[in-house]
Amino acid sequence: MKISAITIFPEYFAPLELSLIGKAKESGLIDFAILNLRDFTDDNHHTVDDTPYGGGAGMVMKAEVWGDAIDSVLPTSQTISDLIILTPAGKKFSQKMATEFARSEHLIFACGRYEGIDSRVTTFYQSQPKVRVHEVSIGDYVLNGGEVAALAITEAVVRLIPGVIGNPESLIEESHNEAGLVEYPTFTKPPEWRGLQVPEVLTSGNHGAIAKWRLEQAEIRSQNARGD
Ligand code: JCH
Repeated sequence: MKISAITIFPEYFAPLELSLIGKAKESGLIDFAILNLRDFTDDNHHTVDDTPYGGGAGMVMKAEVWGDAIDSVLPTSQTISDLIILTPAGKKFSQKMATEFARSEHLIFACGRYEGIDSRVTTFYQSQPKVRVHEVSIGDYVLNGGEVAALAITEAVVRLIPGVIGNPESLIEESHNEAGLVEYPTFTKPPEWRGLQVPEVLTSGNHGAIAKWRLEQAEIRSQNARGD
């Protein structure tokens, strides 16, 4: 898989060198390209933003600059690219979306700043046969730009790529429940810590009873989440 990210803050993507994602890169399973949007400007000031039509506070990122940057990462082959435009108004990112993106040949993260990107960028790439456009949010809170959202999505996607994760058993276990989430409480040694005991069933060695207990706990947790 190729992952391209376009941003005015390429330094935000330094953590990609770390840990699991860094190993996926070294193994050749994933190829990252982090592009500086300002490299696609043609004025002396490397301008990426302008005032909004219709007035209002803040600045909007220019369509011409974004168009040139995105075009530069689109393959000339028949490859389909998934263009992920981060926005607080996008579809909420989920484990289901992570599994969908994990099957992509090419992810492109468009990381805006200010008040976001000129809407015609979305409209234009929606008309391109080799591009699937996704407007995505990572949750109902406002960030200053798309970079942190792109990192979160990258981590959720990369760990699903076969051969990337260190412990494939944990992925198989996750895939057994519908949401793809670990939903039961977890414990490790010591068996007592600050007066708190590990539930006896987990040290019993009775695998049937353990599976039943974990299912019950997951049910209790999902009931609690609904109550929130
Ligand atoms: C972003 C912004 C519009 C603030 C600029 C680009 C994603 N889940 C999530 N929260 N926030 C984002 C996100 C993604 C990309 C950009 N901003 C700042 C944009 C606003 O209101 C119209 C407010 C925020």
